[in-house]
Amino acid sequence: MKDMKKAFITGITGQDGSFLVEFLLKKGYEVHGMIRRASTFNTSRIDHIFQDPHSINVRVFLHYGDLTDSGNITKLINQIKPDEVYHLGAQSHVRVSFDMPEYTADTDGLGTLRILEAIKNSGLPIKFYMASSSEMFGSSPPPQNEKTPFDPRSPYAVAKVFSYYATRFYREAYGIFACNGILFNHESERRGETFVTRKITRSIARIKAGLDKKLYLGNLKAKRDWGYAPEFVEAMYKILQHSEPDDFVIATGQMHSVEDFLQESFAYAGLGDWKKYVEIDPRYFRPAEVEVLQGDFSKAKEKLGWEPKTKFKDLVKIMVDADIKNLNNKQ
Ligand code: NAP
Ligand code: F7E
Repeated sequence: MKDMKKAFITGITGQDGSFLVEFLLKKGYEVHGMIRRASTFNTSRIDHIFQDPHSINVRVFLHYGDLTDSGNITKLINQIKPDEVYHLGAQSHVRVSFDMPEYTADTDGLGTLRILEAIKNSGLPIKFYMASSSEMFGSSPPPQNEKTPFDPRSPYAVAKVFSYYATRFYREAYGIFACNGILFNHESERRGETFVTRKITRSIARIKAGLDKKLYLGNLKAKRDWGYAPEFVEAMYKILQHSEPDDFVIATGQMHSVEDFLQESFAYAGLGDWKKYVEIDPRYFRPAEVEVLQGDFSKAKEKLGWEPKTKFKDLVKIMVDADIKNLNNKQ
């Protein structure tokens, strides 16, 4: 259909990609997504919106690809001719980036450059969203906003800083509508199971069901600004609809420690004192830690009319309830 806007999402199978595709379909978009070939199915987060390409009025299309393959990226940009690219694909685990620094730099750093080059060389007026991260602020003191200096503390953060500046550079040098969303931690019932919030809520469900006795964690003192992912993908869309390309911090402004999350979630699940269940395992400590993140989202509020709605306690409830329900359904 001629007037339908086309979006291309890298990372469509991830937490954010899955919420974003739902959001863009509701807005009337045709959505294309890059998926990786894997020996097992990796599309569980988007299976509910999959459309058989043989049926009529299909609006979701999946393409095999990889961020390390520039030929493939160039081909996809030229074939799809999207109006908007949402670049969410990444090796997104900070702890893993210390084990795989080169792969992380290739995927999270050079991967962005490959897409920007493909957009530039296509000559098409494609808008570009870069999934930048609060991790880039590292040990810069909170609250962090668009003017706070970066101080990356992991290979992941170093690669994201590269992508942040590549995005700005392509905007300034080539006039591409390229924007950074600097998103603080955002979680949901679809969060990857090895990130700390989901690891905790999944473990609570297993402890309640009698399947596990203990939960092993690392640094409990770290503080994060945790929001709810579906609200954050709406901000991505708003950033690309703004009158001019720009960079925005997206956050809740509220900060809690991992201990606070444990306290709130174990109490809500009726398990009482979390200290009875949690053990410290040094393997989950990082060679360098980001201790405190708290975002100042006033620019996004003023210019995009965006603000978060879900509070910390409600996020905890959503995640605990979903993991208990998931496990009950499997049993
Ligand atoms: P996620 O759940 O880990 O999803 C990452 C996505 O990237 C998945 O679809 C994954 O595919 C894909 N991917 C990984 N390596 C790839 C490669 N080499 N080629 C192509 N695709 C690849 O991450 P998320 O939480 O949705 O986050 C989305 C983006 O926002 C990421 O760039 C992340 O770094 C960034 N970010 C996230 C947060 C947060 O709190 N969630 C905050 C700030 C920034 P598979 O499904 O096949 O693994
Ligand atoms: O860790 C501590 C850990 O892995 C949060 C990614 O989406 O957000 C995410 O990165 C904190 C850290 O998220 C465990 O040391 C303690 O201080 O859930 P996380 P992250 O590192 O903040 C940013 C914004 C992104 O951009 C990333 O893509 O929790 N922690 N014990 C633990 N963390 C994990 N994963 N596992 C533990 O056992």
